[in-house]
Amino acid sequence: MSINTSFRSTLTASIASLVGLVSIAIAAPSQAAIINGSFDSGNLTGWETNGSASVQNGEAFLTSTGASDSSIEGFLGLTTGALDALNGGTNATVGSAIKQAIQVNAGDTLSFDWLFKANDYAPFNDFSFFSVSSLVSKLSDVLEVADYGQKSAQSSYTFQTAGTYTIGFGVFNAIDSGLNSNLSVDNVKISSTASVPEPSSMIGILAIGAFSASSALKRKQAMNGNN
Ligand SMILES: [Ca+2]
Ligand SMILES: [Ca+2]
Ligand SMILES: [Ca+2]
Repeated sequence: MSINTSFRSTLTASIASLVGLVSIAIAAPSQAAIINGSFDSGNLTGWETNGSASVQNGEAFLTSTGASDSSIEGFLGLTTGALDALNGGTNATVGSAIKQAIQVNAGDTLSFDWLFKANDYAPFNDFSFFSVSSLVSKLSDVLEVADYGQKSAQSSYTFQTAGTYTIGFGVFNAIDSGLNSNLSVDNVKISSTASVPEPSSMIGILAIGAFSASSALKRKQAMNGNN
Protein backbone atom coordinates (compact mmCIF):
# COMPACT_ATOMS: atom_id res chain seq x y z
CA MET A 1 0.00 0.00 0.00
CA SER A 2 1.44 3.35 -1.05
CA ILE A 3 1.34 6.36 1.22
CA ASN A 4 -1.29 7.91 -1.02
CA THR A 5 -3.64 4.88 -0.82
CA SER A 6 -3.23 4.80 2.95
CA PHE A 7 -4.18 8.48 3.16
CA ARG A 8 -7.25 7.91 1.00
CA SER A 9 -8.38 5.07 3.30
CA THR A 10 -7.97 7.30 6.35
CA LEU A 11 -9.85 10.12 4.63
CA THR A 12 -12.73 7.80 3.63
CA ALA A 13 -13.00 6.53 7.20
CA SER A 14 -13.04 10.12 8.51
CA ILE A 15 -15.80 11.18 6.15
CA ALA A 16 -17.79 8.04 7.04
CA SER A 17 -17.60 8.93 10.74
CA LEU A 18 -18.59 12.53 9.98
CA VAL A 19 -21.62 11.30 8.05
CA GLY A 20 -22.44 9.14 11.06
CA LEU A 21 -22.33 12.21 13.31
CA VAL A 22 -24.64 14.13 10.99
CA SER A 23 -27.15 11.26 11.11
CA ILE A 24 -27.08 11.27 14.92
CA ALA A 25 -27.52 15.07 15.02
CA ILE A 26 -30.56 14.89 12.73
CA ALA A 27 -32.10 11.91 14.57
CA ALA A 28 -31.83 13.53 18.04
CA PRO A 29 -35.05 15.31 19.16
CA SER A 30 -34.17 19.00 19.09
CA GLN A 31 -37.26 20.33 20.87
CA ALA A 32 -40.11 18.93 22.92
CA ALA A 33 -43.56 19.90 21.80
CA ILE A 34 -47.03 19.88 23.30
CA ILE A 35 -49.78 18.73 20.94
CA ASN A 36 -52.66 21.22 20.85
CA GLY A 37 -51.48 23.14 23.93
CA SER A 38 -53.43 26.21 22.76
CA PHE A 39 -56.71 24.26 22.38
CA ASP A 40 -57.35 26.55 19.41
CA SER A 41 -58.27 23.45 17.39
CA GLY A 42 -61.58 23.67 19.28
CA ASN A 43 -61.24 20.12 20.60
CA LEU A 44 -59.05 17.99 22.90
CA THR A 45 -56.94 16.36 20.17
CA GLY A 46 -53.65 15.19 21.73
CA TRP A 47 -55.14 14.99 25.23
CA GLU A 48 -56.74 12.10 27.09
CA THR A 49 -59.63 12.90 29.41
CA ASN A 50 -61.28 11.32 32.46
CA GLY A 51 -64.47 12.89 33.81
CA SER A 52 -65.96 16.06 32.34
CA ALA A 53 -63.68 18.02 29.99
CA SER A 54 -64.27 19.99 26.79
CA VAL A 55 -62.94 23.02 24.92
CA GLN A 56 -64.71 26.33 25.37
CA ASN A 57 -63.52 29.61 23.85
CA GLY A 58 -60.18 28.06 22.87
CA GLU A 59 -59.43 26.80 26.39
CA ALA A 60 -59.67 23.41 28.06
CA PHE A 61 -62.65 23.54 30.43
CA LEU A 62 -62.89 20.98 33.25
CA THR A 63 -65.76 20.47 35.70
CA SER A 64 -65.45 18.74 39.08
CA THR A 65 -67.64 15.78 38.25
CA GLY A 66 -67.49 12.45 36.49
CA ALA A 67 -64.65 10.42 38.02
CA SER A 68 -63.65 9.26 41.51
CA ASP A 69 -60.37 10.30 43.08
CA SER A 70 -58.99 6.75 42.80
CA SER A 71 -59.92 6.72 39.10
CA ILE A 72 -58.13 10.03 38.47
CA GLU A 73 -55.11 8.93 40.54
CA GLY A 74 -54.80 5.83 38.37
CA PHE A 75 -55.35 7.86 35.19
CA LEU A 76 -52.57 10.36 36.00
CA GLY A 77 -50.16 7.91 37.64
CA LEU A 78 -50.49 9.43 41.12
CA THR A 79 -50.16 7.37 44.29
CA THR A 80 -53.40 6.16 45.89
CA GLY A 81 -54.71 8.80 48.30
CA ALA A 82 -52.62 11.57 46.73
CA LEU A 83 -55.64 13.82 46.05
CA ASP A 84 -57.08 13.54 49.58
CA ALA A 85 -53.58 14.31 50.90
CA LEU A 86 -53.18 17.25 48.50
CA ASN A 87 -56.39 18.73 49.91
CA GLY A 88 -55.12 18.57 53.48
CA GLY A 89 -57.14 15.47 54.26
CA THR A 90 -60.44 17.12 53.24
CA ASN A 91 -62.05 14.32 51.25
CA ALA A 92 -61.61 14.69 47.47
CA THR A 93 -64.75 13.07 46.06
CA VAL A 94 -65.30 13.37 42.30
CA GLY A 95 -63.69 15.39 39.53
CA SER A 96 -62.03 15.46 36.14
CA ALA A 97 -58.59 15.53 34.58
CA ILE A 98 -56.84 15.74 31.22
CA LYS A 99 -53.36 14.44 30.47
CA GLN A 100 -50.68 14.23 27.77
CA ALA A 101 -47.35 12.37 27.65
CA ILE A 102 -44.45 14.59 26.62
CA GLN A 103 -40.73 14.19 25.99
CA VAL A 104 -38.44 16.81 27.46
CA ASN A 105 -34.75 17.65 27.75
CA ALA A 106 -33.14 18.57 31.08
CA GLY A 107 -33.77 22.27 31.75
CA ASP A 108 -36.97 22.46 29.68
CA THR A 109 -39.76 24.45 31.32
CA LEU A 110 -43.48 23.65 31.17
CA SER A 111 -45.73 26.73 31.45
CA PHE A 112 -49.49 27.24 31.23
CA ASP A 113 -52.26 29.73 32.00
CA TRP A 114 -55.12 28.69 34.25
CA LEU A 115 -58.33 29.96 35.84
CA PHE A 116 -59.99 28.32 38.84
CA LYS A 117 -63.65 29.21 39.43
CA ALA A 118 -65.00 28.12 42.81
CA ASN A 119 -68.72 27.63 42.57
CA ASP A 120 -68.82 26.47 46.20
CA TYR A 121 -68.27 27.80 49.71
CA ALA A 122 -66.26 26.80 52.79
CA PRO A 123 -65.87 24.23 54.19
CA PHE A 124 -66.53 22.51 50.85
CA ASN A 125 -62.97 23.01 49.68
CA ASP A 126 -63.18 22.21 45.94
CA PHE A 127 -59.68 22.46 44.41
CA SER A 128 -57.65 22.43 41.20
CA PHE A 129 -54.20 21.00 40.53
CA PHE A 130 -51.59 20.03 37.96
CA SER A 131 -49.37 16.96 37.89
CA VAL A 132 -46.02 15.97 36.40
CA SER A 133 -45.92 12.17 36.43
CA SER A 134 -46.42 11.20 40.11
CA LEU A 135 -45.81 14.75 41.42
CA VAL A 136 -49.03 16.70 42.07
CA SER A 137 -49.33 20.40 43.01
CA LYS A 138 -52.39 22.41 44.00
CA LEU A 139 -53.22 25.43 41.85
CA SER A 140 -56.00 26.88 44.00
CA ASP A 141 -59.00 26.02 46.17
CA VAL A 142 -62.16 27.48 47.72
CA LEU A 143 -60.35 28.45 50.93
CA GLU A 144 -57.83 30.53 48.93
CA VAL A 145 -60.27 32.35 46.64
CA ALA A 146 -63.07 32.61 49.27
CA ASP A 147 -66.67 31.52 48.73
CA TYR A 148 -67.59 31.57 45.02
CA GLY A 149 -64.29 33.31 44.24
CA GLN A 150 -61.85 32.76 41.38
CA LYS A 151 -58.14 33.03 40.61
CA SER A 152 -56.11 33.07 37.39
CA ALA A 153 -52.34 32.84 36.98
CA GLN A 154 -49.53 31.40 34.91
CA SER A 155 -47.63 28.49 36.47
CA SER A 156 -44.49 26.69 35.40
CA TYR A 157 -42.36 23.65 36.14
CA THR A 158 -38.73 23.06 35.12
CA PHE A 159 -37.58 19.51 34.38
CA GLN A 160 -34.26 18.54 35.99
CA THR A 161 -33.95 15.29 34.05
CA ALA A 162 -34.63 14.46 30.40
CA GLY A 163 -37.30 11.87 29.76
CA THR A 164 -40.95 11.13 29.08
CA TYR A 165 -43.42 12.60 31.55
CA THR A 166 -47.21 12.65 31.87
CA ILE A 167 -48.53 16.14 32.54
CA GLY A 168 -52.05 16.50 33.91
CA PHE A 169 -54.59 19.13 34.99
CA GLY A 170 -57.63 18.51 37.19
CA VAL A 171 -60.43 19.91 39.33
CA PHE A 172 -62.25 18.22 42.21
CA ASN A 173 -65.20 18.47 44.56
CA ALA A 174 -64.49 18.11 48.26
CA ILE A 175 -66.54 16.58 51.08
CA ASP A 176 -69.65 16.17 48.89
CA SER A 177 -70.31 16.16 45.16
CA GLY A 178 -72.52 19.27 44.97
CA LEU A 179 -71.85 22.73 43.45
CA ASN A 180 -69.23 21.90 40.83
CA SER A 181 -66.15 24.10 40.43
CA ASN A 182 -64.22 24.65 37.17
CA LEU A 183 -60.65 24.79 35.92
CA SER A 184 -59.76 26.38 32.57
CA VAL A 185 -56.29 25.77 31.08
CA ASP A 186 -54.66 27.41 28.07
CA ASN A 187 -51.27 28.03 26.37
CA VAL A 188 -49.60 24.86 27.61
CA LYS A 189 -46.01 25.17 26.33
CA ILE A 190 -42.55 23.71 26.69
CA SER A 191 -39.69 26.19 26.35
CA SER A 192 -36.13 24.98 25.99
CA THR A 193 -33.09 26.68 27.48
CA ALA A 194 -30.58 24.07 26.27
CA SER A 195 -28.81 25.03 23.01
CA VAL A 196 -29.16 22.19 20.54
CA PRO A 197 -27.34 22.83 17.22
CA GLU A 198 -29.69 23.03 14.25
CA PRO A 199 -29.09 20.15 11.78
CA SER A 200 -28.46 22.73 8.99
CA SER A 201 -25.65 24.44 10.93
CA MET A 202 -24.15 21.04 11.82
CA ILE A 203 -24.03 20.18 8.12
CA GLY A 204 -22.39 23.56 7.43
CA ILE A 205 -19.67 22.87 9.99
CA LEU A 206 -19.08 19.38 8.61
CA ALA A 207 -19.01 20.68 5.04
CA ILE A 208 -16.16 23.02 6.00
CA GLY A 209 -14.38 20.05 7.61
CA ALA A 210 -14.81 17.96 4.44
CA PHE A 211 -13.52 20.82 2.28
CA SER A 212 -10.39 21.11 4.46
CA ALA A 213 -9.79 17.37 4.17
CA SER A 214 -10.23 17.57 0.41
CA SER A 215 -7.69 20.42 0.18
CA ALA A 216 -5.24 18.41 2.24
CA LEU A 217 -5.65 15.47 -0.11
CA LYS A 218 -4.92 17.69 -3.15
CA ARG A 219 -1.79 19.08 -1.49
CA LYS A 220 -0.71 15.56 -0.63
CA GLN A 221 -1.26 14.42 -4.23
CA ALA A 222 0.66 17.46 -5.55
CA MET A 223 3.58 16.58 -3.26
CA ASN A 224 3.51 12.98 -4.45
CA GLY A 225 3.48 14.24 -8.05
CA ASN A 226 6.56 16.35 -7.39
CA ASN A 227 8.38 13.35 -6.08
CA1 LIG B 1 -56.28 29.05 23.46
CA1 LIG C 1 -61.35 10.77 48.65
CA1 LIG D 1 -68.35 21.39 45.35
